[in-house]
Amino acid sequence: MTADDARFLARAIDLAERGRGTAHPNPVVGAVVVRDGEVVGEGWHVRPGEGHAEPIALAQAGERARGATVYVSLEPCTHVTPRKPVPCAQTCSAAGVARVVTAALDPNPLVADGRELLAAAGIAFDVAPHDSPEAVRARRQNEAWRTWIATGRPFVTLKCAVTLDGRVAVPGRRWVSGPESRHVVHLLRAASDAVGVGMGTVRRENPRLDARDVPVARQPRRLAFGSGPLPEGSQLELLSGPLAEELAQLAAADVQSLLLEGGPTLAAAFLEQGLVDKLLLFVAPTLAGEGPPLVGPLAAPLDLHALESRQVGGDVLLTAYINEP
Ligand code: AOF
Ligand code: ZN
Repeated sequence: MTADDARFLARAIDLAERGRGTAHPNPVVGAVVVRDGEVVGEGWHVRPGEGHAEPIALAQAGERARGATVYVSLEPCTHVTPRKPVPCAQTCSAAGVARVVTAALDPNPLVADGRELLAAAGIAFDVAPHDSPEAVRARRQNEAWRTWIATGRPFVTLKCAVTLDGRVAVPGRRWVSGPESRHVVHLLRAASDAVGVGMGTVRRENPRLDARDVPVARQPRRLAFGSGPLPEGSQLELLSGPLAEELAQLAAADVQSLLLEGGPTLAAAFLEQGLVDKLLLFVAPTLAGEGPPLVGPLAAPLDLHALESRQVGGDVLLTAYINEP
């Protein structure tokens, strides 16, 4: 991997983002065709049933694809579907491509390792080193899809707002975090396939859980986990079965991402069953002095990875993974 390889992969990853929102339930994928250091074709997967990223970029390149390198954010597919009779690996070979560089392997069980297919066609194949910035970005870009396709359950993000002393409520106040953080939460809801809370939170706050004051293509499914009844007029769906079974059913209905918004009992239940993949913690500059903790008692301490922080208004948003994609 040269610096140019990294740069063109980064471009492919950027292009993939143009399919965000429309490619679902497919992953977002971008491709760049480069000949003699010059970009001669670009493409991205717009929506299911329409072209994959590589054939679109290769069509743009035309004859210039011969001897070129294809940079693609996700490994070229090898499978055939009624709508797509030619796998992308084969399209690359037919176009006379010399080399394929990808940022992430495809965890879809339908997609076989493309290495052999490409090698048989005399195409060099490189995968970005697992911990390189491009590889990490490409996997995170499709983190929900990767978990959903590989495990048959949604990617679960636990989101909480806490005080500096780790409380999820402040006596006498309605909100823990500031308005900028609450805006980010509405963006997160709009980007999630489902949003859920526990029945404790439903009884206390009767939340709506819809995305408000942000552009929404499609409102998330709004879920309450636990035993009913729901309050009169609640628009939430009540899910009372074992969590793992409820998640499998959500996945079967194309729910790839679930945003959990508390509280401590539900958080502990999901964490104890290994069902949380990512934690988003909005930390507000307040000492509550008393109040419920972020998470109820756990059987054993839990270590997270890839901890990062960023400022959101007067709060700090901490991100960490339990299961990195
Ligand atoms: C690629 N390039 O642009 C995309 C890929 O239903 P299909 O036939 O469109 O296949 C979808 C699967 O193909 C998807 O789950 C993923 O494994 C792969 N997506 N592959 O080579 C692309 N979107
Ligand atoms: Zn493909």
